[in-house]
Amino acid sequence: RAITSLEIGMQAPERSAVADTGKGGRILLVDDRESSYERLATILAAEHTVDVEPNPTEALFHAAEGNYDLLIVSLDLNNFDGLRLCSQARSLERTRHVPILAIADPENSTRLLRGLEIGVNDYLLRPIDKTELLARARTQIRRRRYTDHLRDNVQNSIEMAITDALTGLHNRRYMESHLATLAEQAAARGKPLALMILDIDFFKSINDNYGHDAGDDVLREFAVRVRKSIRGIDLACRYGGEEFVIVMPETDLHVAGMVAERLRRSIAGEPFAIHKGTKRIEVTISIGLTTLEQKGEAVADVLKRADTALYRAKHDGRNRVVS
Ligand code: GH3
Ligand code: MG
Ligand code: MG
Ligand code: MG
Repeated sequence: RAITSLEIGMQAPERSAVADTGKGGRILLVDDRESSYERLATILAAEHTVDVEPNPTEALFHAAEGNYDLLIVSLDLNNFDGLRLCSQARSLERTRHVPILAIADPENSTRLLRGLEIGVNDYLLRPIDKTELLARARTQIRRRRYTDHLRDNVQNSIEMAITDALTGLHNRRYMESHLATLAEQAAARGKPLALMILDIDFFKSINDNYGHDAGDDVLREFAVRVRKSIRGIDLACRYGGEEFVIVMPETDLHVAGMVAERLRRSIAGEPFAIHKGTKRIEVTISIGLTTLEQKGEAVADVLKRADTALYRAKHDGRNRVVS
């Protein structure tokens, strides 16, 4: 055998991956030839948990349910098409990242090449060498764990970059980067867009009277109530210390006014728990509300108008909505 393996997408392992032996994986072996799968499963069971599934459709279903680190697929099944499984596994979101190790008879090389084209990660030719099978399985499982780990890290850093750590709402940067897009979409579709700035009244005195931690409790609970009052397509962010912005696509001034009023009441109507629930304090907010007025209006002007309305709400006595 001139070429014994082809590894696709193999990354240089990091320190954490080197420490990973690649053992203890969960493997789904797709094979319908008893003499074949009994031997393979016995070999693999020395280092991993192995399930055998003769039917590729069932196998895809199990793989999509998660928890397999590796699919080992025979390309010379008696009754089914293993290649189809490989291509389906590659196109489904839930199985896209599960590595596939193909097994084929040498005379099935055409199918094997097809398999490599559609994303099989590695292969073994029959007769299968025990040590080689274990080594290749470990390599794929290690790689899988490593890329999962990388993906989690990327996901986490993206989330951290756009999220306010205290309240879990979006941060100002995220809002500012999306507001212009939302405004353009609204203008292009001829739909209204509402924007409100919410500011907690006399928040400084909450800090002064009850401590900074109590102030933080109020901010967190405030965010919980905001989330309950808005729809999935609305964008809520912490704009500054105790100042928040909510952007509501496809919402006119009348409806936004009702949402704002409901939110104002949900804050003023139910005291906030502080000091680990041992004390409750009254909190109110003021809201400045506006809508996108014309096509191409600068979002800075929309924000400014909402801020002017907020200023009036404060000036007129707080705990109110002004548009
Ligand atoms: P007004 O009704 O006019 O809005 O009065 P205010 O006291 O709410 O407004 P002011 O802007 O004077 O005070 C805001 C305070 O919010 C000052 C700042 O120390 C506090 N603050 C900002 N960020 C945080 C935070 O993350 N946690 C806590 N506890 N306080 C914060
Ligand atoms: Mg203020
Ligand atoms: Mg305030
Ligand atoms: Mg403020």
